[in-house]
Amino acid sequence: MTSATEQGRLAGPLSMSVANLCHRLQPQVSARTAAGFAEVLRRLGGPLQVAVAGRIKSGKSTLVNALIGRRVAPTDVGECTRLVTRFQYGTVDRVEIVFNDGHKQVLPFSADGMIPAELGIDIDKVSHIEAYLTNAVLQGMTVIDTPGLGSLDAASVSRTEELLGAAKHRKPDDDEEEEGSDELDDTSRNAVAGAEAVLYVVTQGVRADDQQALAAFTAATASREAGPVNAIAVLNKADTIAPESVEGSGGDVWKAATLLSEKQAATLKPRVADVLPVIGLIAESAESGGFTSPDAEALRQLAEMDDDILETMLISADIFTSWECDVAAGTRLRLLEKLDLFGVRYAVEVIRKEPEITAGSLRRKLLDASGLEAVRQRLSIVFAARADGIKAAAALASVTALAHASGDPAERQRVHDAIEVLLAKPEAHQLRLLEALTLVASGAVDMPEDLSEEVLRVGSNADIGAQLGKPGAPRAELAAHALERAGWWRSFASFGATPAQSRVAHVVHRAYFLIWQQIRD
Ligand SMILES: Nc1nc2c(ncn2[C@@H]2O[C@H](COP(=O)(O)OP(=O)(O)O)[C@@H](O)[C@H]2O)c(=O)[nH]1
Ligand SMILES: [Mg+2]
Repeated sequence: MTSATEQGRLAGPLSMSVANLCHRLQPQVSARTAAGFAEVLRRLGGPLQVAVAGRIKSGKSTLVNALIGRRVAPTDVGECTRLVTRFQYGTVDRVEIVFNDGHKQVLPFSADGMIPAELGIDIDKVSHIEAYLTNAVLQGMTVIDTPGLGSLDAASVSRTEELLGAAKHRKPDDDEEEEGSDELDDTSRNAVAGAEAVLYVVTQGVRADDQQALAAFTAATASREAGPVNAIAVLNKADTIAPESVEGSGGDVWKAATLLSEKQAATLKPRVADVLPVIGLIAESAESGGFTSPDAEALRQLAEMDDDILETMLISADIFTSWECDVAAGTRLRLLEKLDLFGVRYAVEVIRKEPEITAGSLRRKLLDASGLEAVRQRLSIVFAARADGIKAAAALASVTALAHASGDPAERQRVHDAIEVLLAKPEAHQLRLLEALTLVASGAVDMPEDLSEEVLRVGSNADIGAQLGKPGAPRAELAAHALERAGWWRSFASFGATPAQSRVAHVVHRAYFLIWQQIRD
């Protein structure tokens, strides 16, 4: 049975049921399947694993640094940008290279505290890199940086696809019983290696392979039809969008980015509910200590320059760095690397409005302008509050895949039966609720706005008071409200709804009913 310490780390009641299922089945399955279950159990007890995925050079590593709050992942070029790196919580900072054969080698940080961009070893022999960092953010989630899709380097692409579960779909039909043992190990490894949630990074143009990657990921982690809401997207490099290319922007970059994000959300749904604009580069500089007092000083000097001259300089990076002026060219280059032209212009505007602003407040303003806070908030709503359902669904998908790969029909049946029993339990209802949430949040099922909001509220919160929109209310009031809403949704399902709405309404009805059962006297 699940031990007390394990319970403490599990994301919630459903994860606990899945853990119990694995423990119970372990002695009844083949050694190989049991080993796979052990891996599933290990992952179930860890924080949510969030892969940052997207095309090469979309700014994934930059965003990873911003989220962790430390410039540790190499950006741009170098061998390490072609490998998967897992950033997880540790009590001491430590980086390890994990080789394909399983052995590990400690990798020293480079002088600037980053993972070295070049490893000096044969990277074809490397499986991935594990980075253990003391940063508190990682206690809540493990962040996985990926090399990216759409690169010219086939090995990087396959490493990324493997992580996202896409590689599995290239294999011959699983019903083939005659698989070699290598094939089996591969399948098992894939089944347990995939990330549980994905932060998808797109830039101005969404392409067909972006959608394919998201689809493959959803298929690999969802145990039933529609997957739970486990992907969110950001439109990165919002600063580089030419506002005149976006109708209705009124010449404003952020407005243009917001409009483009909405358009891309329509393209990417129902895989992701929302696309948030962000400027990863500015977020990274502001969050990771990259932006310093000397930078603020240099910006202050620029702000004092004649406006016409500064405007000319800000036309392009070349002009900005090559123009003759009092701020050293090297300093200007550094500003560009940290903030790019948009960030420099924005900081100058802030200083001109508020000449006495401190370097610290300027950094804060830059952070606000980067859009990172909204991404963080969404991550915590979408992922943290749903971690139990997301982790449990991913674990169930792995358990199913492991049983399937065993090639033993009796074993497969035993696992299948156990999963059916689990899915009938009350705590498994949140899987259906997450599916309903996906449908409503993405607009795949149309709902009047107040009802959509209600579904989102019930499905996105871990706390009963918050689920019912009455945080802190007395128990009796919560129980009465849950019962009232349960009744309302049942009659909406029967009388007031389209067939699609009706299916969602039944799920919401049952969610309220289960809440009521939990808190009634
Ligand atoms: N202007 C601008 N450049 C960015 C932004 N985010 C990343 N970059 C730059 O884009 C390049 C590629 O970024 P990187 O994080 O290595 O991309 P990855 O290949 O997806 O990991 C780097 O030079 C970054 O500085 C952004 O929001 N705005
Ligand atoms: Mg990268």
